[in-house]
Amino acid sequence: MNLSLPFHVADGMIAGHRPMERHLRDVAAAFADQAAAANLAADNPLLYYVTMIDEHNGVGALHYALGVLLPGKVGAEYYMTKGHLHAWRPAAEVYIGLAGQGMMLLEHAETGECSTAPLAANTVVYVPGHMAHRTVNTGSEPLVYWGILSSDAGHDYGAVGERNFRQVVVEVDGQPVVMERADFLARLEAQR
Ligand code: PAN
Ligand code: ZN
Repeated sequence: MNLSLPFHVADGMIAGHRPMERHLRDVAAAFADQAAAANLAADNPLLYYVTMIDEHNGVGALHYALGVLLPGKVGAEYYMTKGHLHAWRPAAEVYIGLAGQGMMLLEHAETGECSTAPLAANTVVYVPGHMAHRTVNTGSEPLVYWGILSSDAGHDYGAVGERNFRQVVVEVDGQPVVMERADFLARLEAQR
């Protein structure tokens, strides 16, 4: 049993483990500006990769994952993860930022309450249970972070896939701004 694993913060790789990659087409449906997503579909750039260590299981055990979210935008919206709820809704998660600059979008599965939290080097974020969570890279370097959670948590992409998050993180005048999706879509429509 491997109790100690060397990892490289520079590229977010764990020795002996292959990350799972997510390219634009895997996440395209989540971006507000569907015309911008369609323009990038042919290139299908890599958005992020995650190495999940899920070999410890059973009551009390933990899973942990090293994520690397690359810098970039789809239209004005920053590169972001698909986002999910935990299948076991009460399962919380701790995110530890190692490099880069970004934030997390959180949205309560039942009440719909939204919040944001900065995630960057030297920042830790507590994601309470029942909160859908998505990571956003608002910087110009890769955003590298650990996520640590109960081995019983499980991942549920279905609800977020259908509803998406109510808020978006977009660049306005060179700055990241959190906005209601509906307001951003209205802006896009007005620009057409
Ligand atoms: C993280 C996420 C990671 C990738 O390890 O899985 O940031 O995001 P998606 O899973 O939404 O594509 C985590 O929250 N695990 O529970
Ligand atoms: Zn999670």
